[in-house]
Amino acid sequence: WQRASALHTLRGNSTPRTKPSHRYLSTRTPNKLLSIHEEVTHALQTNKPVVALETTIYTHGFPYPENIALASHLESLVRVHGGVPATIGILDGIARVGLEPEELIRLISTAGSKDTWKISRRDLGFIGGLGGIRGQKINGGTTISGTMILAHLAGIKIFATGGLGGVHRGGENSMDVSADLTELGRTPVCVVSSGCKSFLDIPRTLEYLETQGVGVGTFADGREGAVDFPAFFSRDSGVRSPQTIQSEADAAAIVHAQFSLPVHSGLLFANPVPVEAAMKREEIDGIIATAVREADEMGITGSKNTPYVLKRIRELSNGASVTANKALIEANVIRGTKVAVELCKLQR
Ligand code: PSU
Ligand code: MN
Repeated sequence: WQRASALHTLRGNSTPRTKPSHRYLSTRTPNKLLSIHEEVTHALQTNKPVVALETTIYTHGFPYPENIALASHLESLVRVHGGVPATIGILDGIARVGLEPEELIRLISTAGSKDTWKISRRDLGFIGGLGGIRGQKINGGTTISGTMILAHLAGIKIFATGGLGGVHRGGENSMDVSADLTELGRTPVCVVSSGCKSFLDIPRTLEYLETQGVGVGTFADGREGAVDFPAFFSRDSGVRSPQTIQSEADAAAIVHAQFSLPVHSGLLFANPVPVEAAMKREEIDGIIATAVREADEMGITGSKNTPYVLKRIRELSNGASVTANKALIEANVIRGTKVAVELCKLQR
């Protein structure tokens, strides 16, 4: 039933049902490795608000089957708020911008398999070459970095997600700095997230974003004066946000200015977790410290580190982190869609 209901909610009845091969239009230059859903292409051509969504959160973040329910729910939230969702991921080596419900379920239900990769910028050539060209059956959940690249290739400007990768604690020695940060420095897409988890080094993450030329602002939600850059589960981090954003219309104006000049680097808009879903700092900090220590002791580094820490936070909090995580990502998707709607008004 979960599968059936997900299929039902994912895409409304408005889209005519034809075979998937007929539903994809090629990109500006025909490209067999990148497939953009016709609904997305049409929305972009007619100035409708499109919101990109990533898939690493499903393949390497949320547990099954909550990940399938979440994927369906986030797409519905974009639609309810007047946008068109473009969930981005890789199936059989072909990058997809806008997935059919069946495809999204196929990708998500292979989570945990060694043939389902976590895809950031460095992996795109490998999965495209080995999967798309050589025919290996490999799929990929795209991270913020991977999703930004594909969103930009499709012409999408707004991308909503949960948590950003960052400079890991001890990153000044390990050099573990998420590719999300360099991507924000080089790809003109606006990412709406709840900041980054406090297993990362938040002050160094913000320093690095400044070096990369990334505009960072936090939604004020009626708060006066300066506000903190949020720490995912909590609204405050003890670190000031470089900029404050008062409204979605202001946010859209910033995006419009940045990409009309154009400035080619990305924007990061932080949307603090809703007050009622925030977790107590003392509660979550202890759990995060344990998870990070374990990863360290077990030598779990590189791209496996973040998924491991996320899994342990979930286990150690008895699932409480999943509830908070869902609430904040929903809020980000709604916020991102509202910004996309405002942006379309400026693009007219
Ligand atoms: N942080 C979270 N949840 C996530 C991720 C990060 O709180 O799901 C995922 C995102 O896809 C992000 C990626 O882009 O992990 C970053 O991985 P890394 O730290 O290996 O760069
Ligand atoms: Mn890393």
